[in-house]
Amino acid sequence: PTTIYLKDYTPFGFTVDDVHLTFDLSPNATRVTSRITFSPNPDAADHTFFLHGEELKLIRASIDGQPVLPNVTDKGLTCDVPNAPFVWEAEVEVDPAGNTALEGLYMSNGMYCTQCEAEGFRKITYYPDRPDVMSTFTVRINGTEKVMLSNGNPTDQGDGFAEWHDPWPKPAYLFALVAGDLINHPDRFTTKSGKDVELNIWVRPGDEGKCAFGMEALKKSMTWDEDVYGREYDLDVFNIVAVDDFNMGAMENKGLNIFNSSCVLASPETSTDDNFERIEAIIAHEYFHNWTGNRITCRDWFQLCLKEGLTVFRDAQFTADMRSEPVKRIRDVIDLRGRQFPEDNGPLSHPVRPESFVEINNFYTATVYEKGAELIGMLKTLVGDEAYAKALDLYFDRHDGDAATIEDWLQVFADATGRDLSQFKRWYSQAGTPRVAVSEDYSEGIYTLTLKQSTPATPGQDTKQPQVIPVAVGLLGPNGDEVAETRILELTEAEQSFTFDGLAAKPTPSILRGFSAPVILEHDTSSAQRAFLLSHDTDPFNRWDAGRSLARETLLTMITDGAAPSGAYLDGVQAVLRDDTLDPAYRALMLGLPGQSELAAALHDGGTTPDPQAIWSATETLRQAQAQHMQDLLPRLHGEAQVSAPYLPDADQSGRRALGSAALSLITRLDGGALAAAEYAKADNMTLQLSALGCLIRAGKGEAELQAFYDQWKDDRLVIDKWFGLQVSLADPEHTATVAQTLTQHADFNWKNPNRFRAVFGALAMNHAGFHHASGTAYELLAEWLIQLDPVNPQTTARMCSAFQTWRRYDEGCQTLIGAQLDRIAATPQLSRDVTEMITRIRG
Ligand code: HT7
Ligand code: ZN
Repeated sequence: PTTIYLKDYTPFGFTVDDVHLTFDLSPNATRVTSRITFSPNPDAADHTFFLHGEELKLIRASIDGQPVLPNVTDKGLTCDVPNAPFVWEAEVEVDPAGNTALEGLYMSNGMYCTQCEAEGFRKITYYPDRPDVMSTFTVRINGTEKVMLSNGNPTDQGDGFAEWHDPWPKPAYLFALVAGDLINHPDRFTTKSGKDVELNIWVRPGDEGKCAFGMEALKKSMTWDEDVYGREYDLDVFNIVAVDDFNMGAMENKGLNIFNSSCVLASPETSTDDNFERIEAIIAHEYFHNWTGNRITCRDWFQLCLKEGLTVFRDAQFTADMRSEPVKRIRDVIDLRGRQFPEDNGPLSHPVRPESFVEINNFYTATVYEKGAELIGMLKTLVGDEAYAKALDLYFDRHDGDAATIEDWLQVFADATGRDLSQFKRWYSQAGTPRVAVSEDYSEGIYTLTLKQSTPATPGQDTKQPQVIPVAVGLLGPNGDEVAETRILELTEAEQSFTFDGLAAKPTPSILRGFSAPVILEHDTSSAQRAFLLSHDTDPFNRWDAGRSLARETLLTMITDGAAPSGAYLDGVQAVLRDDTLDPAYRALMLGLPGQSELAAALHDGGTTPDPQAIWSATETLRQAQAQHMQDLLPRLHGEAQVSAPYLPDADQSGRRALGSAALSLITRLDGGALAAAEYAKADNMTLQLSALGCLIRAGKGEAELQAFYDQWKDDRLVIDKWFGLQVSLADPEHTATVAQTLTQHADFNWKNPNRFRAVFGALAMNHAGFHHASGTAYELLAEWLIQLDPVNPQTTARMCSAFQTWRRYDEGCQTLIGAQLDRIAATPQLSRDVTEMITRIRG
């Protein structure tokens, strides 16, 4: 397969002035006619006329009305063209019903839909399918479908046709078309400048009762983007469509966002509080792309973090504003440590702006998205809120309508703030998670903090340069009072010392407040010091993190030395949980333990080979100890969930249910499931129903409830995804693979549907001890299904290969077993380019 390099970027030889597309819809033979005006691009050196095109049947082509016979390959076509503006016309045939890869034009439940990012438009017609080629689009859809949508504004519609015009120049990856028997949930929004916008969420008949929450989230997002970033919507219509077969969460096509139905449909009976929060965030994310991604797009796919990192950062700000800032930050850091750190510290490690790829779909990663968002957060911390706002205004002014780069982005900050950002730029090009080692000194009222940074080698990058790391630090005095407010230390050297003077006694530092940089802090402190921070830190993130690191430390000593659970941890957490003045959502997070995979990483980092079964046992023992230690408190915490007001998925009620559910899970360890069974019987929303069911399954009970749950929800595909996933994620390690294997035989296991496939196999990979069971049966089962899925849907298959990315951490036995499965996948005939690249990188 061909590797594409950032350094090889050259502009396309032609500009596209205007695109007209006509679709004659038919499930197996849709005709797409394109009429495109090209002009030679004065900025380009190479004027070869190459149009991408894959899996297309070319019916005819012409230039300025004269038939031509282009030179066609399986990647596209070339043709001799005039050295002046010309009109290209082509007619192609595609097979939407036969398109199982869910890229290009395909069908889901009888409905036509498209997915063009990153390179799917080339499966619709011949085109320069690259993000730096931008054009206006006019689309006519001929078909018998009730609803036929495309980007932009509707211009005409009648019996058997609909026409759309998008006045905003856009790259082809933002093109979309939807046609089917759909029902809308309508609303309206008036922008700050008085523009009236029609809003619609389009769904399959039967789902119309699940749109109200998404619509409210959309309106909140529109208001927030006006208030916080000064960004208004720019078309007459904003359409969202829910689709059941979708490779990712959602897609920001201009004026026509397409959503995985799991990321937009919601009701209290069928969705959990977490689902609601995620839906709100994804709707916001896709909407925010209208400015950060669509109006200003990426020059090439290496610049993906330009739109994704910024948009994730913006959606996190939105969620923090709508809900709770510390809770959002803690959840994001749990996610970053759980998904991005393993990526950054394993064979798939790559810079936030990668320098090469084989298949761009493999680079929609936690590094590009979540670490990319952390970089924006660090920039904001470094320049300050006001300068950040000024830089963003300049970015929108200067680059509206552009296909921009990270250089453009950083230049805006340099110009707006006068800051030299050349060292900051290393964050975009150096892979790996920096380690920051801390040492302290105190004498005669002066406290000195010495910070030492280093980043381990990553594939293709043996040595690293120091990065600029904003380290937010506050100091606490011996009685717990804050003696130095949060200060941002700018660590720019490999080693640097910072002093704080005028201190009456040696302080306790609270370092990396708010998780001010995506690094691993190495600070050798006593349990007493962590417990002190857990009870006194004024920074809510670090207070939580002190509890987390106490939990990590006790688990690690339980695993390596067979130690008993630490009293300092149990007492410290209990004290926080007793404090009713604290937000219940925050207290629920305090009850959480580090993930088993995170513990495996910590052991590996410390030079010990992790044993997944031992990690699982220690986690179970600590949970049991928590339950016993807090048994008097648990009924009160559980009572928090008893909300008498009508169900609302807001921060307040969700936080109370989260705390109540966490308490229920501990109570189940003491009462064997009596309370959980009662709670299941009376649950009137999915959050409580699922949490009670989870408690019962974990306790080895709940067979009857599991069946009842299935019977109750068998017609709701999104709830049945939960039913599949829960059984695998909560199976004990001895039975995880068998449970997953049995579920694959279930009549409802529609493996070609990505949500269903992920429900089973995503849960299998996440069940750490079950997946890494010494028998190797889980590895084998996953490999078998990946091999089966690859010819059908390479994109989803490739993403799921990352389950194997941490394989080098484990003992020789596991490595041999995983190695054999990687070899087996690699040896599969006609393996996709997507999976070939992933397996090659994982094998190293
Ligand atoms: N920009 C989108 C990323 C994307 C995608 C979405 C759905 C299916 C396939 C996809 N390939 C890439 C989603 C986003 O980040 O907002
Ligand atoms: Zn995005």
